Amino acid sequence: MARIVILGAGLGGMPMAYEMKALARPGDTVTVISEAPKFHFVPSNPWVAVNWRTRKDIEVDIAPALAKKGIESIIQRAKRVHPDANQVELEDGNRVDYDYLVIATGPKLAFDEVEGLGPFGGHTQSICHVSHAETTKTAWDAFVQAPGPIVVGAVQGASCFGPAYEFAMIMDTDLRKRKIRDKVPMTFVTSEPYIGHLGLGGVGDSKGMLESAMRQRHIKWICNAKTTKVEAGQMHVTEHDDQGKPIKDHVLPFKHSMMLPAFKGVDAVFGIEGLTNPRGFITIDEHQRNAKFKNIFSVGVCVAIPPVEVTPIPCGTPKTGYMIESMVTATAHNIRELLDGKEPTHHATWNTVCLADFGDTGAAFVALPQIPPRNVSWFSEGKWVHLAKVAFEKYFMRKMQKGTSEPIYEKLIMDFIGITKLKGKQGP
Ligand code: FAD
Ligand code: DCQ
Repeated sequence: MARIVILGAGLGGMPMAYEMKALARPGDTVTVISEAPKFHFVPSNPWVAVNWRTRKDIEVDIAPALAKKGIESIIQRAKRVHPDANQVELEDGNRVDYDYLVIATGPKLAFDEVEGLGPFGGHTQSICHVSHAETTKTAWDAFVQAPGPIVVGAVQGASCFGPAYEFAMIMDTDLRKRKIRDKVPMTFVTSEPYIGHLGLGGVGDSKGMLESAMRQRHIKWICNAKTTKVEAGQMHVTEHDDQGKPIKDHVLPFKHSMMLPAFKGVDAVFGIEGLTNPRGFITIDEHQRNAKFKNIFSVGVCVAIPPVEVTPIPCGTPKTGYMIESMVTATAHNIRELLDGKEPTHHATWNTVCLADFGDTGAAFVALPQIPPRNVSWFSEGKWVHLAKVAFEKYFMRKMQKGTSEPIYEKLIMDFIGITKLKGKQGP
């Protein structure tokens, strides 16, 4: 009988546990190691940061939810993976043996790569973790009492651009609701070569539509931007041309700022020869499997994916929910095939389908395949997206509480039809 261990209980790890348990043989064990006792629905963090959600609304207690499905959990940080010994070393020194390991740790946030960046001793806020979003919310409460300029965006090497746009639009919506938008000059600073690149080389007319949305909301932007230093109340940004040559230095004053950092791999795996790339991301083949350690798989933000294209300022490729769920399903099937003495055959589609919230409206995009030229490259804006995202949040939270075993993405289209009906009933 096999011991299957999943490291991390986020958007990748939790569905991974449920799908793996459903596909494993009766005597196999599935164990989740998580440093946090709760699962958090990360896509709702921007809403927590403006007090549209509380932390409680977007968290699920991991151990009881998993226990209902016969999945074990160890609530402790993994200190180090020891692939040669097939063990995960925990913070308390104990070691957990595995036959198969799925690494789903998400990112380490590289705030330290820009002086003064981030909420730990720096001067910018973060929405990457729900606890950061709570701190941002406290800062927001003070900010709306004495508003001033906002700088928001993503630094060089970032890959997760969607939430930066979302947060800019959500803050704009919140300020308009409060009737103080006129007191807040907003600047969007990004390493992307153009608005709407999204680390994907653009999707449909994402450039035109996002530029238009930003103009309508009076949000100025600086692209090809390298954030060189952040001080209390001001950000130093160097703008580059499309050859990557510096063209202008900006000093941007702010009273509130949120910048997405670059990501790298977590300490528990960083620097393991053959397992990770130089940034600490897990290298995998088309079956989500590591080439050197063939009983290790990986899903989610912690996997290594090359940039879609070379850009003047480095931009990574985003790993979005739908893509992650496809990695999860492929991995569960591939491990089952190994359990049956076969070779893995399942490929994740890695297609990009995403809902981005703009507060009152939103943008949906579909990129199939991820790298252009594509068969489908579709980007659309509307009020329905905001409603669909709220519906998707509820749907996903319920699934995590109930312990779904069905591949989430397979049911998605049906649920999407349900979402459309809901929207029709309620009206935009
Ligand atoms: P995570 O959800 O971060 O989960 C990793 C888990 O592993 C965490 O719980 C962490 O505590 C745990 N862990 C890490 N190291 C250890 C260790 N050593 N020991 C034990 N546990 C450990 N994608 C979309 O498709 N749509 C969106 O709207 C969207 N919004 C986003 C908004 C934000 C603010 C961010 C940051 C990302 C967003 N994404 C979105 C992208 C992506 O879907 C999320 O980043 C998602 O959370 C990634 O899932 P994951 O499982 O890889 O990592
Ligand atoms: O897992 C998802 C996720 O969580 C990270 C999201 O963020 C909220 C998503 O947006 C998934 C799977 C999605 C995609 C949800 C798509 C819903 C249907 C959209 C249909 C678009 C038109 C064809």
